[in-house]
Amino acid sequence: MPDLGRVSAVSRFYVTTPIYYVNDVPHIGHAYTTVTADALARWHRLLGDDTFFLTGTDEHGLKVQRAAEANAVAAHEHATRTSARFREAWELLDISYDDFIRTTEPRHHRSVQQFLQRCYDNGHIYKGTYAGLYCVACEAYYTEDDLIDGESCPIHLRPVEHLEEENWFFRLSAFTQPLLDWYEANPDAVRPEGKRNEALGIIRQGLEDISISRTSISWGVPVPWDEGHVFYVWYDALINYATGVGYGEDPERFATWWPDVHHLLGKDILRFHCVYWPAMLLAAGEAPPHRLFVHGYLLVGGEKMSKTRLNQIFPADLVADFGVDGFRYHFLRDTVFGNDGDFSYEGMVSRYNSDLANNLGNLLSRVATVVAKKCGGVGPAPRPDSPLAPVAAEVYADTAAGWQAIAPSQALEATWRLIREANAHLEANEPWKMEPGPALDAVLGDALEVLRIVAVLASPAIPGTCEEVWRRIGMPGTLRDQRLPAAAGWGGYPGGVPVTKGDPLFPRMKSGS
Ligand code: ME8
Repeated sequence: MPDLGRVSAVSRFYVTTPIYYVNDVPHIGHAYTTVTADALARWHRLLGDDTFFLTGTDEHGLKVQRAAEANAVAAHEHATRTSARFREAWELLDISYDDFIRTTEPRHHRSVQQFLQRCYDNGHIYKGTYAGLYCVACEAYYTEDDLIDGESCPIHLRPVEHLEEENWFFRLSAFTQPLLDWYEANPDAVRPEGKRNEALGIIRQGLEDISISRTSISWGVPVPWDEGHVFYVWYDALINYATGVGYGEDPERFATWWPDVHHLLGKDILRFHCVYWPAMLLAAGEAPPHRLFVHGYLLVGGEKMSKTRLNQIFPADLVADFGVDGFRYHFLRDTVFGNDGDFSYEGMVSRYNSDLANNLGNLLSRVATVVAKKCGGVGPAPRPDSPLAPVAAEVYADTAAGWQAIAPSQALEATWRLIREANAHLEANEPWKMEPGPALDAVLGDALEVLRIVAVLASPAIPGTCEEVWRRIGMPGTLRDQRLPAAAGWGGYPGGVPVTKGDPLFPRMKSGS
């Protein structure tokens, strides 16, 4: 079988999510990026790649300081509490991160200070005065042209504030040409294409130097060469991706993982990641990231979800109705990763019923019922020449291509084709009407083999359910020990093992329940 799905000759996969602000508790927008990163990490672990999945929380800045003041607690206390809420949400959603970074950790302070000291020593940081229009929610300055009606932030639609202070500046303007050169030499670095063009548009307009320190607040990483200044939250935050793999502490480890990283992020933070971050890395003498994948917004009623618009949906509420894997599947399958997607409860029920209850759930329950009735509960082996074998080979290739392209909806669509074909195969042969014997065994063995392969291929998306399928069809060990592509090869189901009939994997939901 062709070895699709390798990132590069080196079998390593480093994936990150943005680190989320602790002024807000996790909602389905945060979960969307995080579940996707998790599924990619799980896919690469299946491939046998040495995988590192980093997420965490962004705890400095004015926005967090003000959220803490509003709750009448110290900033660090507030950050600790909210950061814990993110960890709880990720535990609920079966997120298998390898490291959870908090920007208030000493290891991160050390890394930020070393990174920016390098930029300073290389002559890319200088002192100046900044006067500008600042959106606290974005933690960013805007020009008047960017504003809505000359006064409001284009993302948060609320008035910006006038701020004036002495700052350290990063000489971003000097990186216009190096960035253009980097984009040209790395046409796939920013995906999808439309987002790459957006970033290029920003660079081609010409870049201005940016202020990277503050004296007005103390809640941040101190500037090592100038007491009284802290780094502006974004310049501390972006460096988390370097801290996570040992920047400044373990050069060998850093060199192992960097720059072959896959950053996932929403389009709200494209400018920081696709323009500022590669420039900062160049300034520090490091290579820019291998891949930046920019996805769209999850919209609710056509609008971006946000605290200020009071339209947030929290993961636990949906998990209560759909289960963890119902939740994960929906967000991976429903929207093409990259585009905006409108979330609706009705749409979620309908996809859950069709793909999970009717297709996957039904396949397992039909097979287990007939095996119990007609084969004494012992699963027969598949045929080597089954008509489903070539379908399984195509499905593996398409599934691998989907994950490789960071297109989970495409990968799952491919995997579900095998489920649909197996259900059609059962309907054509009607094993529930057949007499026990070799003909019945052949039909059931093939269907059990499909379930085994689907359990492997769908496990990055719905890990708990797939482990359960694995157990019920009588496979030994756990799915985590499986390796692709071998585990997707036809003929791995041994036969002669006990098949368990259990409760429905995904009980059907009533529309509007
Ligand atoms: O921006 N649709 O943190 P943040 C899709 N701390 N994705 C969404 C979303 C939505 N409606 N809402 C949030 C920050 N997200 C900075 C990042 S990184 C060095 C610093 C996801 O808490 C999406 O990934 O505002 C978006 O980019 C991120 O959460 C913003 O999280």
